[in-house]
Amino acid sequence: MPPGWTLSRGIVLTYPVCEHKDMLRIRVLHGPNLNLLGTREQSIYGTLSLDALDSAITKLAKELAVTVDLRQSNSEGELVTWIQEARTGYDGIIINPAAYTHTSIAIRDAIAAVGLPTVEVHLSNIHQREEFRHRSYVAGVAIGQISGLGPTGYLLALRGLHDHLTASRRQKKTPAPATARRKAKGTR
Ligand code: CA2
Repeated sequence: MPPGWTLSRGIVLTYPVCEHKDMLRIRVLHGPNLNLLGTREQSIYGTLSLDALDSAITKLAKELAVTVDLRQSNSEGELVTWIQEARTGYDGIIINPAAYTHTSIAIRDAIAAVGLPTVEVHLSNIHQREEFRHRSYVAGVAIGQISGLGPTGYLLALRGLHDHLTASRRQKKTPAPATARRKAKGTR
C-alpha cells in the first residue's frame, strides 16, 4: 500500500513519494527471533520492538535520502534469497543474522556472491557473551561489524554504509588524474 495519512475509519489519503533515481538503496535484514524484540530477554536485547526499531531506521533513512527495504525472517533460506535478490536494485545491505551469524556458511556465501557492501549488526556485544557467539561467519565478508550498541548500532550502520557508498560513487565519477591514467595504460 502506498504511504498516506489515515483520516478516519480506514480512509487513507495517499501521497506520492518522490524517489530520485540516484537515491541509494539499502536492504536491511533481521534474522531469526528478532521479531520478538521488546517482548522477552529485555535485559539483553532491550525494550524496543522490531516495529519501533524499523521506524527509527526509516526516519534516519529519510534524513539521509536513502531508500530502505526492511525485512525479518526466521528462515535461513529466505534470508539467502533476499540477499541474492538485492544484487539487482540495491547498493548495500545491513544485516543482523542473529543466531545464523555463528552457523551459516550459506548466508556468508550469499553475501560474498552478490558482492554488495554489507554491514553486520548485533544488538548485544557478541564478543562478551558465550564462546559460541564469538565466531561470525559473516564478519569476513562484511565491510564492518557493529556489536553491543543496541538499536543505535543499526543507525550507525546506516550512516556508515551511506558514507561508504557515497564515497565510492564519487570515486567512480571522478576521472583519475592524467598520470594515473597513463600509468594504468602503460603509456608515458
Ligand atoms: O545481539 C544480537 O543482535 C544477536 O544477533 C541476537 C541473536 C543472537 O543469537 C546473536 O548471538 C546476537 C538472537 C536474537 C534473538 O532475539 C530475541 C529478541 C527478544 C527475545 C528473544 C530473542
